[in-house]
Amino acid sequence: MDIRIINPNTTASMTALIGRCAQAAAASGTRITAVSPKMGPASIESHYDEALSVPGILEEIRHGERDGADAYVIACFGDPGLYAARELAHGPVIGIAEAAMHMASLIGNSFSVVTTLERTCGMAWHLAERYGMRHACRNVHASELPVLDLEKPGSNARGIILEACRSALVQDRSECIVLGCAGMADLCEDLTAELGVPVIDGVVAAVKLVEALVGMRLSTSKHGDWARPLPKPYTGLLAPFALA
Ligand code: 2AL
Repeated sequence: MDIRIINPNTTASMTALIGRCAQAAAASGTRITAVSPKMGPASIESHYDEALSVPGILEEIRHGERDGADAYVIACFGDPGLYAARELAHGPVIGIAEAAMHMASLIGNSFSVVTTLERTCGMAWHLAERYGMRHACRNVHASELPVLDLEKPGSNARGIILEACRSALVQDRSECIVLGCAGMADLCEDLTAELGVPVIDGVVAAVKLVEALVGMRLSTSKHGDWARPLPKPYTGLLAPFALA
């Protein structure tokens, strides 16, 4: 099974980290290819970043379709371009926020999201609403670590995220932690051991969900909302995005 993981930001070291964490959790027959778009923001921390990441993500979906990928993971906690990607792809496409929230809801009545900057908390709430997880999501907590600082030596990312998780569990009386950034994937095991509650990283959650879907020969329904987009001309910089 070929799973393509798209890191919607263009930071190659983060794409490599996501790929390593995904491969470590994947089944023996699963081949993970982690890619990032060739155009777009270095990190995604606003609606603006998110909107401008989408053309690059869709280009990667088209490459995956050309290469015969079986399924896709969109590895950014805002799930940018998820529904458009589903319209283009034959196989399943899962976003890490939807994967993590759904997985969390299966093992606890409530979860807390621990994310990067305060300004991204609203985006996580929008997703909780969209996925019907409003009741289970007790709160969304900012660590105030910018995405790229997660990988910066000396940023104490692990310690800061650990403290944010501890404080979230006390404040929210929640039962699990959902990590609110793909760049936190490598912290998951360690945080689980330290905190004593389930910690869900969306990258691994999404890999395991697409493996299950492909294993069941299930794919995105093309009878309705996620049918292939209609052919039409696109102009300017977006001309190459016109579909036949
Ligand atoms: C993210 C993420 O997962 N990748 C990225 O660039 N930004 N999410 C976030 N909440 O900051």
